[in-house]
Amino acid sequence: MSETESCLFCRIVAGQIPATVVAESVNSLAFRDIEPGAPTHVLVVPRRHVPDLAGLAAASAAELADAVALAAQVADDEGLPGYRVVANTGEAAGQSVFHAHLHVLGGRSLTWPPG
Ligand code: DGP
Repeated sequence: MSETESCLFCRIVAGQIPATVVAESVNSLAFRDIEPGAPTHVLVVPRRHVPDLAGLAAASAAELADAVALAAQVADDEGLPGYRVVANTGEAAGQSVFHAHLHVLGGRSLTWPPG
């Protein structure tokens, strides 16, 4: 099985696994997190398979910018007065899906530093 065939987010991008899609662009897809940690918790993923955000930056600065712009669009669409964009990178930081993604979190008070 190829890397993309076994990748959960590649399969969501391909429409093989259902997800609640809230926005999309040519290069990125935004869908609701299955385990929301806030009233708004959306994942923005590049359509391209790369393991993490640094991998996306190395592959394509334009696609990285596209993902960030889609995250901002989601926050605007959701009417969030403020929001947080998080990219857990590496198992030690809590990354569990090794396809780059941005968490867009909002709709409640967000404390700092995060846990
Ligand atoms: P991270 O732990 O930073 O790699 O984030 C992965 C997120 O993916 C986590 O918050 C839960 C979410 N997730 C895992 N499986 C699924 C799924 O099948 N569908 C959706 N929509 N989200 C998922």
